[in-house]
Amino acid sequence: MYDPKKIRNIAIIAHIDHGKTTLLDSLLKQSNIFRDNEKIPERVMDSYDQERERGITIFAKHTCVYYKDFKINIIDTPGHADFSGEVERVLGMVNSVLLLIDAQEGPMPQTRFVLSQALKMGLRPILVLNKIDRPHAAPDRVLDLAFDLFLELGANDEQLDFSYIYASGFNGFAIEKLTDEPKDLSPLFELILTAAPPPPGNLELPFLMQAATLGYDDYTGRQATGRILEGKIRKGDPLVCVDRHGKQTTHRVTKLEGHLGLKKIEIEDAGAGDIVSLSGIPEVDIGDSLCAPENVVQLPPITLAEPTVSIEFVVNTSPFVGRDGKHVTMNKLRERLMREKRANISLKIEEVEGRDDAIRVCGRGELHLAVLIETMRREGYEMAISKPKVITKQVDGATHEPVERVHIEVPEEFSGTVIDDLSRRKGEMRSLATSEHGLTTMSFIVPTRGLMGYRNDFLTRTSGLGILTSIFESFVPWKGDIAGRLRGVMISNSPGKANGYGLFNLQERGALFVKPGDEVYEGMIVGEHARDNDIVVNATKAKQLTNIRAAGSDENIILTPPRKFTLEQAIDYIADDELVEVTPNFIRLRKTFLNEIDRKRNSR
Ligand SMILES: Nc1nc2c(ncn2[C@@H]2O[C@H](COP(=O)(O)OP(=O)(O)O)[C@@H](O)[C@H]2O)c(=O)[nH]1
Ligand SMILES: [Mg+2]
Repeated sequence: MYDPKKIRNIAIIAHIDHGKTTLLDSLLKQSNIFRDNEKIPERVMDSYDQERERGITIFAKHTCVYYKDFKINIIDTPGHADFSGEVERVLGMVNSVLLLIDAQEGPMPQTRFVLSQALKMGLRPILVLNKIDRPHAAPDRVLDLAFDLFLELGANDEQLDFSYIYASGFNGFAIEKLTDEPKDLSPLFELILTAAPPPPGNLELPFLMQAATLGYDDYTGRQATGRILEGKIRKGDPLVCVDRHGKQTTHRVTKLEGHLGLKKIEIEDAGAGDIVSLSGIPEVDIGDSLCAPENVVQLPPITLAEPTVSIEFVVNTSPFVGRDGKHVTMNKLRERLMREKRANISLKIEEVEGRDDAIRVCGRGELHLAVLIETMRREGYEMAISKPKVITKQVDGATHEPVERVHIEVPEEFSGTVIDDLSRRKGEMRSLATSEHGLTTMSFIVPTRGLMGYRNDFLTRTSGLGILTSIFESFVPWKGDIAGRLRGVMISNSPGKANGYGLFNLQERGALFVKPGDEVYEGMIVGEHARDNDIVVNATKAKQLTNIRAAGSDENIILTPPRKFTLEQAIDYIADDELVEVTPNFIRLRKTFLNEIDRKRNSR
């Protein structure tokens, strides 16, 4: 058991890609967690398959290292705005944060969000000016910008007097002054010991802890992880769990675990200030209070910011249902989503009034929801997904909608296009500057629904050279109509296999989404129409065979390769009367009603 004075609990927070997980690689390596010849993948804490594939952190993750005779619990956090719920949740567990800012890019939208959360929680951030090895790094200019941001976000005097250090997480060094000789990260370890306060808590008081995250152990079932606020706990100890309604249940600790490097290790006991995982309470939920029987208290609930976007998960009714996935029924979908709801509290899951074939899932953004859909796909689920909708609210009887602060960086030649695009989407420009390197930086306030469907276009229209990041800003009065997708689609009028001849005739009318041999069904979207209206087409039409014309002659036909959609792109692309059919191996676009009969049978 560790003396709380010898514990430091910190979270690493920053805008996406500012180097949190890489810095953690180096902190772990320099804490002798790994054997000398051990091969460590880059960004080792990004352990989920989707994290590795997308190159981003999605879930907050714990680790623990020892430096001198101190125990340092470290939580890596996601930097993408859609996963900001994770940041909010873990900040309650730590006593300080390392705020990383890329010394070339400077503060970005998510820097503002995570810093404002940390300041609101009363934490005193330690600023790490990271990536000082980058060619155009300007650490002291960024230090000034950071100071201004602290001021703007209302830091109190103590918080404003923040400690800072220069670093290159990738190269594994930190220096107090830019003139210092770079060596390793010990200056950062030292700063964590001196600038991060030890956790409060008295070992002699009765045990008290709040469940901040949930995990699952195959043997002991659900686990609650959190910081011990008071007292001590030992395996086998009795405790009382108080849920958000005040209901009390009595349990016994069946397993106690801490972290060491990448591993979870079983421990006999732990005390105030430490972050542990505790098993033995099968129904524990995030926010529940875990107390010693002699001192039962109910801690304030863990509340997160409201979701801004909703999507409907609909039963897959396409003719191909059940060919690819093993879970296709509404009960399966509902049971799975309810399970998700327990561990992923930044998601809200609700029934859709008057419908028994759909469930509404509300989250922080399209990526937040896409990650869940992708996870379920990989678990063998099939479903249809509706177009994301913003969640509005009534304020003084007027509809208000969410708007986002958008940060744009593009080569100067594209700035005009982007300004047009965002103005058409009800965006208001707040700042514009062009650097001596010909890079234009702009910020806008744009309705969340104005950004829907735009991220794809933005990349195409800036030839992939633009950076667009956004973060929820506030709710404002409804801004009126925003034109949706400008083009209509080509809808298949029959089931069958698409073939070269049929597609060849169609490609003059717009971009194709299917290739010869792909199976299509009536009502499936097989392409984008070059005009603004939908057209019904025949992608399976075969050429009339005559005794002169042989079957194989199709191979002379040149077809442009079909446009392939990722899950996010498909969700971004569809219109209100369309759905994305999602199965483990296929993503298809379709009309909500496959034909007139379907419309009459199901119209709501
Ligand atoms: N030049 C430079 N690149 C870095 C440094 N730290 C991280 N990176 C790169 O920045 C990208 C994002 O890093 P990552 O750790 O995933 O950022 P996170 O999103 O904040 O966790 C990766 O390509 C890293 O290799 C650094 O100190 N210097
Ligand atoms: Mg990361």
